[in-house]
Amino acid sequence: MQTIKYTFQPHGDERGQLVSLEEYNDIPFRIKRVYYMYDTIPDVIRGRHAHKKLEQILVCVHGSCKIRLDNGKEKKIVVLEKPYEGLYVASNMWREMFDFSPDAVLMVFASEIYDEADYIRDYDEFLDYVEKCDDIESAEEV
Ligand code: T46
Repeated sequence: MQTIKYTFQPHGDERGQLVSLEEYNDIPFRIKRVYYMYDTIPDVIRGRHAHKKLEQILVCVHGSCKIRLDNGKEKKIVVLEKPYEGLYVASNMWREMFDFSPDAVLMVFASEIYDEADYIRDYDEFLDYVEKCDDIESAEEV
């Protein structure tokens, strides 16, 4: 399974570092929402869901955490620990965030506003959903 990790350009000088993120330039979609999580309990697993439409870029702007991505066929764990790296998470992808360091701040740039109807929170439902999407894609290719 291929994952896309962006390395953003830090604009560093003698005062320190600055990263600037522009929609369609650094972030490959229109940014409709930004949210971030902090003070996450180290043993906790967040996420455990997929989205039907939402695309996101995850940046651990401070500390570190791990992201488990699962497309229904394969799983991959990605470590986020650099404030200039962003992980692209497509729609139809089960995600779990875990192993947060106590100082972790995970910032998320999202292509859509918050919509509970876009969430798939049941893993079996997710597997059925991605299988149906694959069937539609294969039918369209014929
Ligand atoms: C995702 C991963 C990476 C809002 O009111 N607005 C928001 O924009 C969001 C994201 C959440 N909320 C509320 C809903 C819940 O009452 O904040 C609470 C915690 O949200 P949730 O349990 O969905 O958080 P995570 O960390 O499990 O998942 C979040 C995003 O929801 C999800 O889209 O991909 O981060």
